[in-house]
Amino acid sequence: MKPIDLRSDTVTRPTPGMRKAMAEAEVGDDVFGEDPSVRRLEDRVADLLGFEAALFVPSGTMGNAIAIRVLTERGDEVLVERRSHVVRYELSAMSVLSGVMPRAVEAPDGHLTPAQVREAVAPPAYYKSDVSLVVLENTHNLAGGTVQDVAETRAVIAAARDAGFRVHVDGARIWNAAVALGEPPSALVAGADTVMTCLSKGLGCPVGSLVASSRERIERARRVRKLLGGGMRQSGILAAAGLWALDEAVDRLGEDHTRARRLGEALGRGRGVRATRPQTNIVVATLEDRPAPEVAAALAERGVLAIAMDARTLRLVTHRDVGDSDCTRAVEAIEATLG
Ligand code: TLP
Repeated sequence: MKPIDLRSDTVTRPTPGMRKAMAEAEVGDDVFGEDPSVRRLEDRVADLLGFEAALFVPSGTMGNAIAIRVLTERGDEVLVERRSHVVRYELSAMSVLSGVMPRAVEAPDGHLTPAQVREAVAPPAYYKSDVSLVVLENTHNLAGGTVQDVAETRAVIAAARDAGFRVHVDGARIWNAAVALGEPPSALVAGADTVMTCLSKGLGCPVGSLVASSRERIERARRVRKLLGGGMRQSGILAAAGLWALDEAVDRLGEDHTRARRLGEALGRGRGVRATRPQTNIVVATLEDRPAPEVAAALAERGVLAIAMDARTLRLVTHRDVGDSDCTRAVEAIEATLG
């Protein structure tokens, strides 16, 4: 039987409808600014996020790197949550590519608070490094797909503004947050300087992320994208998948959230397991008795693929290619493996 792949929502394959949209895409050379499908996608995402402009980039990692590069000067510090993707999974890109250092603090659900932002403010002195940027992550991946709601987001962005800090939102899964809250995505990023969002996670596209910001910053971002080798040519083929997904794939994200809750409950019943109560499509389980790689291997033997994020942490992610019956099979495998 085909394994049930819960390693990530990045594993989805394009649906027939998406492939048709890609095959029929009108394209041009986007480095010359001549791809109409890319233009349409960028305008659409800018509009959905409430910004003047957006830029199509190959990956979320590159989108975050471009935003951080545009918003900082070498030697700055960046206030981030300790487990955020930019800290844990981007090969120190902010230091390598922008010459800035993370100032990582812990927030229980992954979401920085206004108080943590205010604590980063210090009296000016020429001999110390200063925070110039705050990076938020919504939903927060490693904290278990946790959502920062509109009021909390507004408060933390307002605190950053008062402190004179810029704000970037890693909104790889902002669509999941928006659906979970029943809010438009623009409400979750209002007041930020830049937002990165992904098409290749829950929306199920094969490739692609966008950075949204002011027109002026997006023109600078375009140069940084080229510098990093991210200028693409007939990328309208990929943009067409994104346009299709924004019409067809956002509303269904709620189904993934319901299935993640079922998995979270099953994990939570396991011996020596502390599982998050999923607000969106990610379940993170802390294993007290057994190493996570061993449990991942035992689940794989029962046809369920999960990821060991570190020695004690197991992650399961629901997505379009996991239906109710797959979820039932996964629950049975979890029960058989964890007792
Ligand atoms: N996350 C991947 C892995 O890298 C962990 C996943 O499977 O979840 N921001 C956030 C919050 C992300 O979760 C990811 C991908 C990215 C940025 C980077 O996106 P890509 O993979 O397109 O570079």
